Amino acid sequence: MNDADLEIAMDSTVPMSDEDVTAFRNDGWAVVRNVVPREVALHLRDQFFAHKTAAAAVEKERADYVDELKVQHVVHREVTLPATFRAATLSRRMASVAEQLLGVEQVQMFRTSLFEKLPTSDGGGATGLHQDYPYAPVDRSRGLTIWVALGDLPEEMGALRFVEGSHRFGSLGRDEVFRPDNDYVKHRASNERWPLTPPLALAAGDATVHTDLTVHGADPNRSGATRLGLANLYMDPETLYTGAPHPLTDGLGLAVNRPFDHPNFPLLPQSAG
Ligand SMILES: O=C(O)CCC(=O)C(=O)O
Repeated sequence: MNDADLEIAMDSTVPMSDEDVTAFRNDGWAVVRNVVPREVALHLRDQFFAHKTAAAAVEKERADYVDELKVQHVVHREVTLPATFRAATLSRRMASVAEQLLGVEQVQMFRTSLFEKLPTSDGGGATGLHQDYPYAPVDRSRGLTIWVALGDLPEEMGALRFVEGSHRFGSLGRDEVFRPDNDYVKHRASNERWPLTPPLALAAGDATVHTDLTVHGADPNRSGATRLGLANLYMDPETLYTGAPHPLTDGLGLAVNRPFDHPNFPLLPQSAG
């Protein structure tokens, strides 16, 4: 597959039924199969590994994680990823899923991250339970993440798991990464015995989608290979910037209480367009 083929493959829509949309809004998460055609997902995976070998500069984010939690994953932001990724993340296919689930005519990209989870044999660990909302400088909970499996992920590889219905719990604050001494999410999860959705097997290109308030985490990767999840956080373009510090917005000159008007936060093509 070349980049032109990728663009053609992603220039289509993913139809969802009213039942699918209602279930997502009730549960706060969903599995959506074949969001990215298999050959595209495998091409992105190959590109990532080729680029990673060629370019030694791999960004290791969250330097302020407490040390024992750095094993959760390595986060690669879009600026460090091959350009091909952009064609996929800003495609009509991705837009169509986000639009239908958010109930808007157009969505805006907030961020793309590639989560690389090493096997436990190479020191990888679990991803602790958290919500995405408490980290973003946004004035409302109108975002969702489409997390795409880049490669076949059997259950033991540690795809995301969710606390169903937890998008109704409100914002629970920063998790153990920043508050190892006082993690409210962990405290509530253990006191209230929150059940997690069962471990999932995903084929390359399948995705899970979760709202920005849905509590989620991932088991350690107990396979022998690296697990890659391409996580794209899209938002309702009506969302306003609060001015709270954030690595992706600091220094961009965004106006507080205004929409995210900057090329780093592009509007996606309308899938119906
Ligand atoms: O892939 C992971 O382990 C974490 C991903 C995550 O937390 C997210 O996409 O919101």
